[in-house]
Amino acid sequence: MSPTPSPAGTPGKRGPSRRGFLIGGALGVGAAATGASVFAANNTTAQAASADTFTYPDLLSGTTSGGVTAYTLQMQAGTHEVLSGVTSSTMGFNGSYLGPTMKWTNGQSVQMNVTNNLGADTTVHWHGAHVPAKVDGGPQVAFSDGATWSPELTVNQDAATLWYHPHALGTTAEQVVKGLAGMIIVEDDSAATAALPSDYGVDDIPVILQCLAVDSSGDIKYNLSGYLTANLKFPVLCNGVNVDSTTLTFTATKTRTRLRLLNASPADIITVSRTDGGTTTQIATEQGYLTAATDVTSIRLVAGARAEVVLDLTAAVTLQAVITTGWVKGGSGTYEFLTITPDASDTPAALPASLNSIERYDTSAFTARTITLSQSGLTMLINGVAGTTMAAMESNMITTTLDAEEIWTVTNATQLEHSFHLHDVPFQIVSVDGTAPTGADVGWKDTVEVVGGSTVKIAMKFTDYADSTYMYMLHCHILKHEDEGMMAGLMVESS
Ligand SMILES: [Cu+2]
Repeated sequence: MSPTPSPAGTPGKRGPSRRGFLIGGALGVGAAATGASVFAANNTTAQAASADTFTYPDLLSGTTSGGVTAYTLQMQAGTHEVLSGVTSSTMGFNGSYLGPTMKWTNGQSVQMNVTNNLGADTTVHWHGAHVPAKVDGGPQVAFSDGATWSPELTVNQDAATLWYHPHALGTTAEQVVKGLAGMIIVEDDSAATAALPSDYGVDDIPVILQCLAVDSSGDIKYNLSGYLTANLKFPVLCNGVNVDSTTLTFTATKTRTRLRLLNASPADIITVSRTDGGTTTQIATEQGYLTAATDVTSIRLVAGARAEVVLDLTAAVTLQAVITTGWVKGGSGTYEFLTITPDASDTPAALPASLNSIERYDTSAFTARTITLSQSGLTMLINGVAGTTMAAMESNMITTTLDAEEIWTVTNATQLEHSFHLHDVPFQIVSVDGTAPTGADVGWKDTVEVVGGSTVKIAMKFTDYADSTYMYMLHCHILKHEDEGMMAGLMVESS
């Protein structure tokens, strides 16, 4: 039932129909979650969606009172078919696998009520959110089974595609690979936001891609001993649906479709492109819009990375994901995961000539800092220290001050791939091995690939939030590396 991934360069073929994914019948777009499902399909009729129909997480409704919108997330165990026809033990937010999408608006006051029913400590990090460290969801604020964490925050950033996932010490990989991940859409009042597709599930589509490691019994692996299991399979999922031998179908009722791509894999790199070799129009990187829409033939997403694209559809387009192993073992091959077929007669207006103004930092007066990613055997280090305990994180903490302007030289002293993620503020790539970025790489980032032996310079300004108790984190988003110590604290103190 679960074929071995096709070798690189060989497109995945449509296989036998996957068993029913939707639980509780056809869910209308935007419908509240019913039963154990947090998914909807683009199926507005009363008929059940076909097994190959693209599904996507429901939009989570908040409750607004006194100017604060409250969202409820239940972290719970469940089961899900990560391999077609095989039941895996999984975890999800408000369901068995993955979580609902949240829409935040710049300036909005939000209260999250997150209940832990996992039987283990956890936290939830709002990946890419510019919020105080106390509500950022790092390991310092881990909460135990049965507890509810209720951070309040004010959305304070431009439009972007963020995500949320656990971030407790030593358990992040296990909890994320078992399904604890969801998307956050931040909207703002910019002209670009007004001009771009924004009808969730209609022309604004979340695409959460994952490549996992699973044994034939469906046990999802997350650590070294698990990855050393014989005969592992590396299934590829789109919004939680296995696409190893299935191409999902989506009918676009608007000519212009916006896709929000997230690589929620624990390690592997996912490169998205059209099977016909055509271009997609990239509009955003992790932390917001590009200065202008940019035609690209492929988008390479390291673990934790996001991108937004739009497609103006005149005919069906099939998207493929090329999987590149991000760790010593991992997936590979090419998977045709989604065919979008237009059923639309509208003519969209031209995209705005300018989506955003990005002032490139003049880093000549920025404070320089060195971040070295290294390893000692199986222990992963930042600046020589393994961040596997809070004590280690404090001893190795980077301390900066509010309004500091910094340029970091991030050197990968290993031969392994790393995906460098900084909490709190967006950064700009200054150079990769001495070469200035071009194209979409000049956009705002919070996650950047650092290949083995390379050096990436990034620049950032620590605006808005000072604290002397709660740290942000900087770490590798290859989750095994994070759990194995490639993480350090960052304290932004008042100046
Ligand atoms: Cu790493």
